[in-house]
Amino acid sequence: MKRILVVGAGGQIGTELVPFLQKHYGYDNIIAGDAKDESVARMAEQAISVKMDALDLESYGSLVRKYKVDTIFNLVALLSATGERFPEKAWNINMGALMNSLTLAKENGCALFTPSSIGAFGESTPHDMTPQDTVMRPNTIYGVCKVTGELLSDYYFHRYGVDTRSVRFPGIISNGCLPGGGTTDYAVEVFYEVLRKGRYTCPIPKDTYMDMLYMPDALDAVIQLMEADPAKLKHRNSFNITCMSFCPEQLFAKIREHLPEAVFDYAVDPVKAAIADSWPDRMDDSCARAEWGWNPQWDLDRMTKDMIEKVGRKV
Ligand code: AKB
Repeated sequence: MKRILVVGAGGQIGTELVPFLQKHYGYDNIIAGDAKDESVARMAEQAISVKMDALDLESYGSLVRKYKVDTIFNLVALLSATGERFPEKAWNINMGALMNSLTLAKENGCALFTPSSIGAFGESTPHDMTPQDTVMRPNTIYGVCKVTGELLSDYYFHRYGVDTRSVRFPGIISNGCLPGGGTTDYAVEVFYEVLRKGRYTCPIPKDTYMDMLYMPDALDAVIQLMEADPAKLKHRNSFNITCMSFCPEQLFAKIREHLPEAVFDYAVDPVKAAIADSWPDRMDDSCARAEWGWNPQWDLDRMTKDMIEKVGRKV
């Protein structure tokens, strides 16, 4: 990777991925693209930032050529809960950005990273230690897009030799930019709410387990996978990765160890609850460990302490 375009750079992952890539590959080699004016203005303070529409093949292609891009990170997506409110829009945005990224990667010889998700799985998937290769019949439009994206990305690799790679991200917990529209968002929101107001009302049932990842591990995963020796990759799109699995009750008990006065209650959102229930409780990430050395460093204890410190400084 020498010249990288991050598409959809203003979101939760892009906000932290761009400075991380700058550290590894140099400031001048990272281009941060986003469709929203306010994101482009915010990013301009710390990166080469461009306003772009990933759904417009021609202008997206001009950027790839202008900056001589050799690697694209396509982070454009409506997340799972928003997707259920606007299914057609979710399909058009998520698949439109992916198809254009695949087309441009093919035409310009770029490597392409597009995140998949635990959302690619569904009710009929084994929920405990969900295998790398298993039943994938998601119940959400977000999941349908993710499974289609995995298949298309593998197709472009086998058919055209495009270097496509991907991980199935669990919920990502971070303190740079809030996620929006996801089912796992509660695990980030709770820190901001308890530190601001001393209480949090959770939309996910107290005993529903989902996989989670702390952002530093998510960033390491992206670079490790993209730098991995292709000869060692038996899979490409996409790898299970996880570093913790918990339910709201367990996270809140951990937060209470630091903030004993915090109050938690529940107002379950039926859409989010159904989505969370259809996803794995805990994935098996042994293929990622074996094929490219995935080795997460953060657990629930350390993550909670770090989030309370970092979010505490912001609120
Ligand atoms: C969501 O909740 O929709 C995302 C995801 C797990 O892909 N955070």
